[in-house]
Amino acid sequence: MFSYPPFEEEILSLLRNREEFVVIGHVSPDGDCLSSQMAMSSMLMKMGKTVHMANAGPFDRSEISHLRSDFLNHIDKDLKQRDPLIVVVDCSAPERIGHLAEEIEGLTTVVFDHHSSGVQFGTYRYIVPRSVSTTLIIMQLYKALDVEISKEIAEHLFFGFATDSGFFRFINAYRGETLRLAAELVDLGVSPNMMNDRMTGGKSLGYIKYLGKLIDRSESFFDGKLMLSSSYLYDNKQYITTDKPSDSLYTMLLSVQKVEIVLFFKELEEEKTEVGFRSSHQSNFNVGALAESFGGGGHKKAAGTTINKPIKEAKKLLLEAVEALLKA
Ligand SMILES: [Mn+2]
Repeated sequence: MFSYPPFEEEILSLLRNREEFVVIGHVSPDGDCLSSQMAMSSMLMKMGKTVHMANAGPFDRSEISHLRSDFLNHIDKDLKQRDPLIVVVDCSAPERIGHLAEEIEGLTTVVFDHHSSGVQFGTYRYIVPRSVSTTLIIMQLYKALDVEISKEIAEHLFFGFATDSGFFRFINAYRGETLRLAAELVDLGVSPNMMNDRMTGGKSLGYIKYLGKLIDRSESFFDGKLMLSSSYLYDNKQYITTDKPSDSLYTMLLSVQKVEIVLFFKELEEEKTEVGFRSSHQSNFNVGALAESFGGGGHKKAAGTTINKPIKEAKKLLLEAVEALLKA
């Protein structure tokens, strides 16, 4: 049975003894990232610390835009001079924190993460790839530091877990500890029913129509092994495209017969394309490694990157790379 490894004493004493902290997450923050940042900050504040949260954003998705003001966009000189301890959560590579990577250079950094790919960084690291979410790692930290988990914090911890587990759908056999941790959070007052509403509800009609368009545009390659869809700049005129259709889109495309890999290309600028990667449960295809070879990162079954090339070229490069890997 899996259990979380103990935290290094150096990490615990840094958290206990430092006074000022900056908690940082990855660019284009998702549910696990933001919940991890908030749960980590709450924990440090309960320990009497001064805490700032920072994230390079963007915060333009409607479900997170209200959080923008809670996060610093930059670590300014004054703050840096006070030598805060940097805590990075849910982030596998320094590039993933965007322009903040430069701004924290020289500061002591502790990384808490569950991604298996990426370049190791930070002064201290606690990385558990088997953890379904980073929030479940932070839950262990609450226990190790003996900080009470309130209902509100339990909701953050559950939300990150719900996001990264696809609301329990991506949990494999013999991972009962994950459900036991979730059960603890439910006993602390979390309603999975309400969390599901928070995660999946509240969408605009424009978003649903955008999702429909993306499904309509989907294409199949390599004897059905790969499906992809594309979002273009001109979609911004007709649809609400700041809300990520990814999770629903991936679920739909992965449900097609024979599909092993799903790619989603989003044209961000004329020469900048965001690419999302998923692979099916049955597939051995490692999309995390593929994303990494294009400067991104993630997990074996879910990953992402941004390529500084026009969408058409990005697609061509990825199709070639997948073809080569399928032949290998
Ligand atoms: Mn995560």
